[in-house]
Amino acid sequence: MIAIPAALIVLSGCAGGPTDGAPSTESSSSQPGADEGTEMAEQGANEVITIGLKFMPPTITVPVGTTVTWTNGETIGHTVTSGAWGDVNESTNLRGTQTPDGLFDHALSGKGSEGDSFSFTFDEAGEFPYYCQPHLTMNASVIVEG
Ligand SMILES: [Cu+2]
Repeated sequence: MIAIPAALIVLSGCAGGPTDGAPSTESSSSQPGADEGTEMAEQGANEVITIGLKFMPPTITVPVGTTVTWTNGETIGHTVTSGAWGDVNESTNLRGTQTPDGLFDHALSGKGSEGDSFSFTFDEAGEFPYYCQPHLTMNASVIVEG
């Protein structure tokens, strides 16, 4: 029981699922590690990862004032560029247009290298579409609720 590594508890917290081991949750609640796990779970709701030439999840809904963080999950570069991307072709899944609006535009470097994540704080309610400039399959939105 004592041999359960702390990393295992942190990992289960990152997965977002409920902790199956009730005894370990109880025993860790009095330790600083429990707070870290909670914090990571909350951040997970505001995180987008680029994987397989997509933003995942493609749509997230957050309250006003939320900082959203994008992380590159693969080794090729992407951009996180705010702006409308118009209609997506149903057969090819490619967008037809892209119109940067200048709110944010960041080039994500490859996974594991400096600059592979980007954060932006949404201070106004609304729907904020964004896309990756070179990849026409990467179209997503942040919905900010006031
Ligand atoms: Cu891309």
